[in-house]
Amino acid sequence: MSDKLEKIADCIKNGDSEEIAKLTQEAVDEKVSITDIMQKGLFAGMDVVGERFKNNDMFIPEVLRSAKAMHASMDVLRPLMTETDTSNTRGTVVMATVQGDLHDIGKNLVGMMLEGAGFNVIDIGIDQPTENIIAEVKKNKANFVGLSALLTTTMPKMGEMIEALKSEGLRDQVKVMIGGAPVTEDFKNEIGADIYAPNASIASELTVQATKG
Ligand code: B1M
Repeated sequence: MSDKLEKIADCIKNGDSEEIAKLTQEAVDEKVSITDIMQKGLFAGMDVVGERFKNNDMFIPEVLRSAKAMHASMDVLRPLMTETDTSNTRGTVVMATVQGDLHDIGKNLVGMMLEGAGFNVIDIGIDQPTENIIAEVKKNKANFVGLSALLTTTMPKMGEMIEALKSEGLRDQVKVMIGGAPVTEDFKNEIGADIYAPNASIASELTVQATKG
């Protein structure tokens, strides 16, 4: 089993989308848990990619191939993560990656988990200006906004969002969840967001908790 997960991690490192889809399906058929596939396969591979990227041992085109491989595996996992049909009764979440930021893998995972937990997830994508997010919140009468940022330079957009919700008179209606590699609990407190989640399963747990009071 761990051999298969290692191969999945290798596919992330090598950006092999075809092989990873096949291996992910095999792992699912062999009843390997989704958590193990993600943690020991996908994230383990992406950690190495992140290190190599930082050290200039990997460059953007290769990292994009790794991201594509991640998505190919997630395409196999998505139906399994969202099969709990609770008719989206828990509320509506507008999800976005903040302006200036193109990273979307973590956001997509969080969205998948939230859908699986019964939320109606409206994912408006990457590089989203605050005003777009506000417009979607209004249009969909959202209960939550989920913001992802992977760059220290784009994190301040999250604080800008809180201020915009206040000035639009929407702050009491909408809970704001933030996440992404550089984001922390301290940063959440600093900007006055409601939820910080370090990963997708905690994001889903905390959002469900937040609906209960
Ligand atoms: Co970028 N990049 N990147 N990159 N990239 C990082 C983030 C970096 C840490 C790499 C490094 O130097 N080690 C670094 C940021 C440094 C910093 O600011 N501190 C970096 C940089 C510098 C850049 C560029 C500036 C590089 C350049 O152009 N010179 C550039 C910026 C582009 C832009 O956004 N404007 C850039 C570009 C890219 C690619 C486009 C090539 C590609 C993104 C492709 C895509 O997303 N479709 C990419 C990638 C893939 C990465 C790394 C290698 C991997 C990110 C990832 O997908 N991780 C990353 C290194 C790293 O993070 N270690 C890196 C896997 C994913 C599952 O984890 O997104 O953390 P993550 O999500 C987790 C949690 O954080 C949490 O849950 C998720 C799953 O459990 N979470 C949330 C995330 N969002 C959440 C929201 C929530 C709750 C939880 O609530 C709403």
